[in-house]
Amino acid sequence: MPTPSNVAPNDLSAFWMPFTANRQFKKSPRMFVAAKDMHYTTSDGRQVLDGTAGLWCVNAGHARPKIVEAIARQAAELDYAPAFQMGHPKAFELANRLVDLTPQGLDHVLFTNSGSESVETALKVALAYHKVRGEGSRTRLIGRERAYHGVNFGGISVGGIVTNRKMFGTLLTGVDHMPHTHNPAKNAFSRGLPEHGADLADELERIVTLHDASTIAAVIVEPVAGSTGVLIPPAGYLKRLRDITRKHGILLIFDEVITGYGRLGTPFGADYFGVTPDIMVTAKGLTNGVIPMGAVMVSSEIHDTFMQGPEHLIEFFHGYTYSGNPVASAAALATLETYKDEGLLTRGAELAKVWEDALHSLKGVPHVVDIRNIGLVGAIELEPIAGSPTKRAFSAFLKAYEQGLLVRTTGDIIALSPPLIISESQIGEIVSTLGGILKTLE
Ligand code: PXG
Repeated sequence: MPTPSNVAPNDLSAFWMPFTANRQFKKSPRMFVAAKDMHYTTSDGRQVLDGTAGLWCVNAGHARPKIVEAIARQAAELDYAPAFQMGHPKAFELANRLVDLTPQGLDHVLFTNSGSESVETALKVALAYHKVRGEGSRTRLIGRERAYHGVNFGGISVGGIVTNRKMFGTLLTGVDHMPHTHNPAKNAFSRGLPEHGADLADELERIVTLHDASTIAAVIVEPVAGSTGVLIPPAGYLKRLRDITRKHGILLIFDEVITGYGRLGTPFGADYFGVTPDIMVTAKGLTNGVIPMGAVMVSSEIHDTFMQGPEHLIEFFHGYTYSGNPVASAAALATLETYKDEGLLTRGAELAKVWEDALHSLKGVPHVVDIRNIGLVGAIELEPIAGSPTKRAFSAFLKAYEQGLLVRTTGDIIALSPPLIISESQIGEIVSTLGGILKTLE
């Protein structure tokens, strides 16, 4: 339980917080000290409903018993085993479970410790794959405007969020970007997939014509772009990307860090859209956010291409000290078991209509210029205050926190992605709290 000594640190200056307005935060800190199921407890003893599954990761809700127990047990039994040239059973067991869960054809798994590392791993696999099979001229990587692929150099290079790129020099060379798919003029207030914009996939053909397919290694996209403010792909768009990449021998990488593990009401976005990539990037919901871990699934064709040459040689010069860490593996196995026991990887589909109707009931509320939804993801886009972009949504975030609701904002967009255990009445609570706040905002 929280005690006065752990809820009131008297110096907040040493910790330079990530993606946070540090000075604003430290003047008026918002501290969580405990969490259970759908709620956090704040340092001043209030309950806050988790409207975002932490940062899109606590898909099974907080402090779930199987996961808590598995971590404790594993830490006592085998806390660490060297990741290189040594193994331990749970990492292999987890890889097998993941291969069973992922779409057919994705049969091998590389472990990482975050979404950002999963992205770097996927990009490196793609480049090395072409090199090993004798097409080393395929070095270009194609991303998309507004994309978020983590914060490491490869990820920000293929990413398309300007604030995350502009401070960091020239990034990777040989990268190009497709246009984003956001088109509020045509698609505002779409329910589910927007109707207009599948033809934006044809921009990839233009890029291929410009650079020639023989220079392009891979295309990476988020099936649903999350971090940039929930951009849902137009109907037919991802299928078209798959057709074009296949036609030109370009690998398709789905960054499923957000869409993976039930967020859309299917195990993965690939299942939702009926499109199987060559490489799938995951993290977050893999361990329910409790322990850092990511997993990258690749096709047999890719994996098998590396498995040649003398058997004592390392096939792929990449990996991390904590790849497949025993405690993380135990947490992931218990997370997958919890998802299975409670049907959570498809629960989003059962709730999707209730979620959609609840969110779209905010149409017509002051400042709301668009509402978007898919699975258990939602976004409410606000008209920015003239001359002060982001301020209106940030005020909504602060007021929601005061009123016992956690939401995320990016720009002037409020993003919602609750744990998959949410009840219908809690969906109602999210929407009525937000509706009330929007009416009072400047
Ligand atoms: N790819 C995607 C698609 C992501 O959404 C990452 C990679 C990087 O994962 P790591 O584990 O390195 O952070 C992400 C992360 C938000 C938010 O509020 C989104 C993310 C992280 C933090 C906040 O939208 N996405």
